[in-house]
Amino acid sequence: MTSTAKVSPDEIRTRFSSAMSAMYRDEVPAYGTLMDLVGQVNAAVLAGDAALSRDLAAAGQLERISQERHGAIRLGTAAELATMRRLFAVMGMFPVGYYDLSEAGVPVHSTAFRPVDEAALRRNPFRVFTSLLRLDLIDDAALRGQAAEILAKRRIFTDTCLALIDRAEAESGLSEDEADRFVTEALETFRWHSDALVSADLYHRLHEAHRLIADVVSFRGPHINHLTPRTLDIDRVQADMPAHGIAPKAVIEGPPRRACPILLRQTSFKALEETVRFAGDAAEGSHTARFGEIEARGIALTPKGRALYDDLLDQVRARITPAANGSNAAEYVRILNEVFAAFPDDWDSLRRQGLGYFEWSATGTPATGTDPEALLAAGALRCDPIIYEDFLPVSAAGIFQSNLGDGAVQDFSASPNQRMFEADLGADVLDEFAHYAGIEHASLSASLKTLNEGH
Ligand code: OOG
Ligand code: NI
Repeated sequence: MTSTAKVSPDEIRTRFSSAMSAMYRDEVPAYGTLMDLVGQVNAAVLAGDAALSRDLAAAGQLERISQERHGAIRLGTAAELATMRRLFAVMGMFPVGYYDLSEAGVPVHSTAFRPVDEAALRRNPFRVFTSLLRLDLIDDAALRGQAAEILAKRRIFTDTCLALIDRAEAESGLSEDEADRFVTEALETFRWHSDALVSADLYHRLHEAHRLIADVVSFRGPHINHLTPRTLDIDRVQADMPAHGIAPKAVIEGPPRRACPILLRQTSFKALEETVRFAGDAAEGSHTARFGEIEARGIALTPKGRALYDDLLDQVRARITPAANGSNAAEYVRILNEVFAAFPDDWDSLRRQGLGYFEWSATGTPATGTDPEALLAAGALRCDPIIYEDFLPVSAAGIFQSNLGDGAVQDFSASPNQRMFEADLGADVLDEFAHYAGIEHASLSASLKTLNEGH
């Protein structure tokens, strides 16, 4: 029996995300500018906040602070989605959550492939927001048929990539050489191709139906459409973008700036116009799809906390819709802050009211008992916020729209179809709420056990 040592999925994911980053910086130079800006702002924040530097260093997060946290792709068929699931599994990334974007006027539904357990997240939290085009939401039957036919014919994975996925499944992993080869081959699927599969005429008809359909159907593969590093001060990066020659979207998606950050805040620069050569056409055209984004994460909310968040966001959106050109951005931020004043902004309230998920640990101070609040007050237990590792459908729709133009807002009948998505995926998605609740529960039981057995 040959026993070649296997490379860990975490390591393959790390190699893959850094290879993707290098490729993307090369393909989209403005993204390199954004990365530099994020690096500068993160350094400035850390220089002014010794406690934060210490905490990040203790958690082993300092070196990676400005590296990518996520990217996004859009797929065309069920078969592509099912194979993508197998490809990501090689890198320790599994489907978490179901997002129905039709509700927000974008004809896709999505999941996020990401590392799930805490050790893997700490090693490298890279995830890919993955959408599947819903041709079923397109009215024009002839166009729908044409799009389906084109998608059925394209091959987005290299033969070697497919063979290595088979091998990783059969052998429970990849050797050193195989892992490197896999990263190189998998990267091909995410590469930009400026030569379109379709004629200029068909591109324009697809574009007419929805810009996103043109983006998915016209090309040879699901080009990575953005990468997203973490920033320690998203408001500052947003404000500084113009001075660095990149145009930010009008407003930051998600909750307002708070003392106790919740969920996810994200913003992006607008997609660039790129040259495209259409099939059978000497003339060149252009396509806008690819951009850069930044994110800042806070505590994961319980269903109760999330319902409050959704309700407050609805109230905001009932009063003001952020205009793509930024004309009412200041007013939007004012209303967002005003409405979100109703969301408690200290850790104790968030915990006591059951709005957020926390991880418990024993401090080493001896005590017995089973009441977490009493043990916390006695200093025998501590609890830290569990960071939200997933996405937000309204925010995601805002990101899609800012990069597809206001024309992208269309009325689709909201039709979540998680069952169909999971059938296409070939697996169920993990329920993110159940997952966070599980982490909280396990940490509390283990801490109580430690405390009460310590005597
Ligand atoms: C995905 C948009 C969603 C996010 O950060 O919410 C996303 C896309 O544009 O394909 O990445
Ligand atoms: Ni994103």
